[in-house]
Amino acid sequence: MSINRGKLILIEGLDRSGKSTQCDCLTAKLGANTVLVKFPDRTTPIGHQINAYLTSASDAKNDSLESMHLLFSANRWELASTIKAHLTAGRDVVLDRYVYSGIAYSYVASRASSTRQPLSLDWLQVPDLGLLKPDVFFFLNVSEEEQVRRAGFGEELYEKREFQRSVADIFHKILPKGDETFHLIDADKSLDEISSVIYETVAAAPQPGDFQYYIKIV
Ligand code: FDM
Ligand code: MG
Repeated sequence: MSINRGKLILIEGLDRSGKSTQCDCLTAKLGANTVLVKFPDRTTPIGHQINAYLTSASDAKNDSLESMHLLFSANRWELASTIKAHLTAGRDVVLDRYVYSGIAYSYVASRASSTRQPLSLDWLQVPDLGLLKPDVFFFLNVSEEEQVRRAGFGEELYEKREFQRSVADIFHKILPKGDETFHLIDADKSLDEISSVIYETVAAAPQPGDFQYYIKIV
């Protein structure tokens, strides 16, 4: 008898949207047979380079944006077979950020400097094509007022008001609003309300069939 494969669940959102808290909550609620994968995974050699990029104060960054974008994607690819193995073994996998963060943040970063070429959505999505497509996808939609009310941004490269505003705009342009796997969540609500909606939606989602892979993201 073959076991049912696990569900691949994605939670995306801006910084301070409560994303990591909700990922922890959902992972706990789904029980011991659940794996949480956070992107970027800063523990791998590629992840170390990403961490250095996000935390360094150097100004030469825009020159290396294409290579950084490819490294963020490579960081997903290096974990792709592990994620698939968990799902095949019947474990649910919760993803904290994935391809949409990849596209949205690089899109905005490439427009933050007037001295370089902006990157197109066509170019940005290509490295992630072929990755596993989540079975259930949540976007935590936090208002700017609520984002500001929560504790302040940290020190990292992209944690700035203007930048976050632009990332929110592009997220809303690229999210798969018509897709039945997609759920837009009002992230201004309380932690408990949000975690209940997320858990109930995952529990009610149909048992996934064959694996689906991205052939087009935006
Ligand atoms: N980020 C994250 C990217 O720029 N590209 C990506 O592919 C991913 C997964 O990294 F500013 C950005 C988003 C954020 C930063 O993420 C670190 P966390 O979730 O704040 O650690
Ligand atoms: Mg952050």
